[in-house]
Amino acid sequence: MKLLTSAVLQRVVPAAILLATAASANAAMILVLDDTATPDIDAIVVDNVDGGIGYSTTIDSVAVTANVADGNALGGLITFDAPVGGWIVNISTGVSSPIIGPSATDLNSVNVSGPGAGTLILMLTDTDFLLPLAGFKQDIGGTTQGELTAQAFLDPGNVEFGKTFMTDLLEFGPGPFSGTGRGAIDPATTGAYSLTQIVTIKHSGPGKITSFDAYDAVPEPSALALMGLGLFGIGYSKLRKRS
Ligand SMILES: [Ca+2]
Ligand SMILES: [Ca+2]
Repeated sequence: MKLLTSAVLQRVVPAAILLATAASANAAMILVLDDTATPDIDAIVVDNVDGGIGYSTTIDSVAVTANVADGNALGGLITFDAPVGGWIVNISTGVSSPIIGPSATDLNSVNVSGPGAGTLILMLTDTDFLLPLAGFKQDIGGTTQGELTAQAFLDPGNVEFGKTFMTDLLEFGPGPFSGTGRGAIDPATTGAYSLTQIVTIKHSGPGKITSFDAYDAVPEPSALALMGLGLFGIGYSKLRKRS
């Protein structure tokens, strides 16, 4: 029992310290597009209400600065429409609180490869979500003429692009696709957290297109309560049938 308590404390205390340091410095929705064939991360877009061009953050411990203006003045919405490396068409949106929620983000994109086709990584992160945690999920659907993988992450340190907990990695080949990845979290987790989605597209040549919509959410307590009631109802009806 003593061992268990100390193990829980070891997890909770660093998270609390991270939260205290991260809450003031990092609190932005950020959309990232990166052609892996070009040096560095190509496009980093911060929601205009969160700082816009010049905003600094870290992605996988690498310091980066927002270098593309948010195309939409609404808070909670980022739009992007520009070439990225060898990808000639990239029309992408990130949607988050206060537009949708209370604890959800949506990453939507149409991408066409040019002569430099290869691998394109899209990431969307946002912080300061507060809904009680009991797990999270990523729903995705779309069409691709290449290959696509998708995964969502939740970080109880509330750090942008934090990857403490993750959903299943979803993998799709050419054609229409849809799926849901689910992620578990440590039940001891409390306080503000960040949500991040990462989608990777691979095309084998120019003129190929992929489009997708990925929705990452922590279920609302009311939905969880209904699920609980549903399970209770099933158990109750089984009991009634037995008696
Ligand atoms: Ca690059
Ligand atoms: Ca905006």
